[in-house]
Amino acid sequence: MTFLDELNWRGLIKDVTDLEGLTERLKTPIICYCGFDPTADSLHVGHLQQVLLLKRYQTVGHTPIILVGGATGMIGDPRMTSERNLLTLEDVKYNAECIKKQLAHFLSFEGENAAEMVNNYDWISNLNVIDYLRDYGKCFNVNYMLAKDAVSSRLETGISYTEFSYMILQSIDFLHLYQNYNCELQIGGSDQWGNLTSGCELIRKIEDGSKVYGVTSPLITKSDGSKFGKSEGQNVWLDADKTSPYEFYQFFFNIADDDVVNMLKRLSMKSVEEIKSLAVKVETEPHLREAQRALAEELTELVHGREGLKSALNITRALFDGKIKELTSKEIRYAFKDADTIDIEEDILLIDVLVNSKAASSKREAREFINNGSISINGERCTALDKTLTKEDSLDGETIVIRKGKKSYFIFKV
Ligand code: 545
Repeated sequence: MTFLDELNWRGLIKDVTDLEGLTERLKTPIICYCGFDPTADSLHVGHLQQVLLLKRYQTVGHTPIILVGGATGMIGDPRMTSERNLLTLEDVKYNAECIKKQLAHFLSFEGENAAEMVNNYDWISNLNVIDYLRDYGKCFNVNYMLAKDAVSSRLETGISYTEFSYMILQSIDFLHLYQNYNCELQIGGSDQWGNLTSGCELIRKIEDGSKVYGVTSPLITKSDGSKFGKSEGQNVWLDADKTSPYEFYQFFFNIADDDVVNMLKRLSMKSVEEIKSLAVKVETEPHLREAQRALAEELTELVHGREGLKSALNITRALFDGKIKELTSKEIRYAFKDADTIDIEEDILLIDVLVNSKAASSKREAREFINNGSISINGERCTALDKTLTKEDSLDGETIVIRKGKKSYFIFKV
C-alpha cells in the first residue's frame, strides 16, 4: 500500500488535482502545507483531521508547513451561506497566538523534516494595491472565479468584493510558499477545493508551467446525518478550558458503533491492521466499546497529554462508581462543568434541597428516595431523613455533589 493508497483507505482523499502525478511525486520527500484562519481562539475536533493529515505526511518523511492566516483571517473565506463579520486586527492577532500554540502540539519541529509555522500576514500585509492588481489580479479571470463553489453559491444572496477576492490571497500564499519554501502541495478539507485549484493555476501561470498539487479530504460526516464535532449542539474544542479533557474523552467514547471505525481510520494514528482488528471487535462484541475506548484514549492523550487523559479516566471512573471524593477540585470542576449549580444556605434540610432542586417532586418523594438509599452525598449514601447540609459536607469548602440513582447529579454551592 502506498501512502496515498493508505490515505484513500482511511477515507482521507476526496479530490486530487493530478493523482497520477502526485503518486509519482510522493516517491521522494515533498513540502506540503495547510492553512488555518484565526477566526476563533481555539480549534475544534472538526479541524483535527487536517492537522493530523499534516502529521501523517511528516511521519512518512515529508515536511509540513502550518500556515496561520493572519492576513486572510482579516478578510474571511466566503462561506456557502452568508457574509462573515470582519474581525479586528487585535482579535485576529489574539486568536492566531492561541491557535498557534495548539497547532504546534501535533507536529515535530525538529529533525530533518522539521515542521514550520508561517503567518501570511508577513507577506500579504505589505503588498500594495497596484502590485496586487497588476501582478496577481491579471492572472485571475473573473468568469473562472465566479465558477468556484464558494462564490457561485453566493451569487443569489450576494457576496462582497472582499470575500470574492479571498481566493486570490490564498493563491498568493501558495505561490509564496512555492517560491520561498519549495512547497509543492497544499491540502485542505473539501470546502477548500476552489482555493487549492486557483493556487495551482496561479503558480502554473507565474512560474511558467511549474507543477504543484492540491489534495482535499472529505469533511467528517456521521451516519445519522448529524454534524460531526458537536456534543449537545456545542463544539468540541481542543482548548481544555472550553471542553475539558473529560468531556473530550466522553465525546469519542460515545461515538456510535456505525461511525467509530470511520473515525478511527480518519483520526487515529494506529496502523491499518490495528484498525481492522478493532473493526472486528465492533462487530463481535460491540458492548465492550473497545474501538471507542481506543479512539478516545489516543486522541485525549494526543490533545491533552498524559495528565489530561489521566484526569478524564479518573472522572469517568469516579462518576461510574460514585467515588466523587477521590477527585481533585479541578476534576470536580471539569466533571460538572455543564451541570447547573444551585446556591444553598447553610443548615438546610436535605429533603428541602431535593425538592428545591427538582430532584424530587415532593417532600414525600424526597423521603422515599432517602429511605430506599437512592441518594448519596459526595459519593456516600445518605439514609438519614433529618440530614442537614453544612459547609462540612462540601468537598472543597463549597461544592456538594448529590447523586440520585445511578446517573443524576446535582451540584450545590454552600
Ligand atoms: C488561509 C490561507 C491559506 C490556506 C488556507 C487558509 C485557510 C482556509 C480556511 N480553512 C478553514 C479554517 O478554519 C478555521 C480554523 C481555525 C479556527 O478557511 N481558507 O481556517 C479550515 N481549515 C482546515 C480544513 C477545513 C477548512 O483550517 O482545510 O476544510 C476544515 O476542515 O474549513 O494560504
